[in-house]
Amino acid sequence: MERKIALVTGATSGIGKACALILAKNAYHLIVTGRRTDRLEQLKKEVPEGIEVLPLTFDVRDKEAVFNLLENLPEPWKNIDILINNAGNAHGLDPIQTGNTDDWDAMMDINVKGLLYVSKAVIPGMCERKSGTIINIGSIAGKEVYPNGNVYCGSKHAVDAITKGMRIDLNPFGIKVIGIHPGLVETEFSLVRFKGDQDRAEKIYEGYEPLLAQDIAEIVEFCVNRPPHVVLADIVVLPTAQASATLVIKNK
Ligand code: NDP
Ligand code: 8X3
Repeated sequence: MERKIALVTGATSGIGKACALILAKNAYHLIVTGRRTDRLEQLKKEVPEGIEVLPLTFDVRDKEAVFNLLENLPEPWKNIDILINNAGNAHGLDPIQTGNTDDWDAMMDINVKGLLYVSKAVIPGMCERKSGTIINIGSIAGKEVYPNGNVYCGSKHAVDAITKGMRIDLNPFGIKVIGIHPGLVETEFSLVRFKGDQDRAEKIYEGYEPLLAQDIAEIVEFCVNRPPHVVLADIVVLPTAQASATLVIKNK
């Protein structure tokens, strides 16, 4: 049987982990990345029998590590069929006039530049083979802007634009490029945004039913199982209680 390989960045939690597990169920061998090695090792234990997992620990901001690891993959892992650019987060939720420049650096360096480094390491192989699927996890924050979302929204607008650019440039190679833009998904996202403040993070998901990481994974599963002539180019997915980036009906 043909060996299928998926690379998922940010597979240590939330959307990335759920995507990795659903792809494993669809018989993809997995290259999974993140900074927390213990979580990657745990993921190895959760995949169905017969699925191989190559865990790679690196920070997507570390350009040298990204290229060293991804351009020198062991032979059986070289032909990546699916790349899911998922690693990312928000850092802080402050008005622009008092925003923290370290937070700004983190969001632009991880969400935008990290996605570019990983893509740059993987795309040449896809071009050579004239096949592949790239799924970039954007956000409703890449389609709209909300109060205090300034730089996070900027980073996700950049992801949206880069995704569209990739789709145009890679079109001659038959590479599918997909943007998935979720609204509120209950993951560790808010815990990271609020720097470990559990109460504040939990409040984001109270009073309505948010999306789950599994909901996004099921969309990924649907996308990768379309026939060769079909690409779901641009998908916005919201919890039913959410009408826009700023309007969530709570305690209905
Ligand atoms: P989580 O915090 O649960 O997961 C984030 C993942 O990204 C983790 O696996 C983390 O791994 C990885 N990551 C973060 N920073 C780095 C880094 N510097 N280097 C390598 N990996 C990194 O959040 P989500 O699952 O919610 O987020 C996944 C993606 O979905 C993000 O791009 C986010 O912007 C996007 N998104 C989330 C929404 C939500 O409401 N939750 C909605 C719309 C989009 P580790 O810490 O081990 O490095
Ligand atoms: C995460 C969703 O609305 O918190 O990208 O920005 S939101």
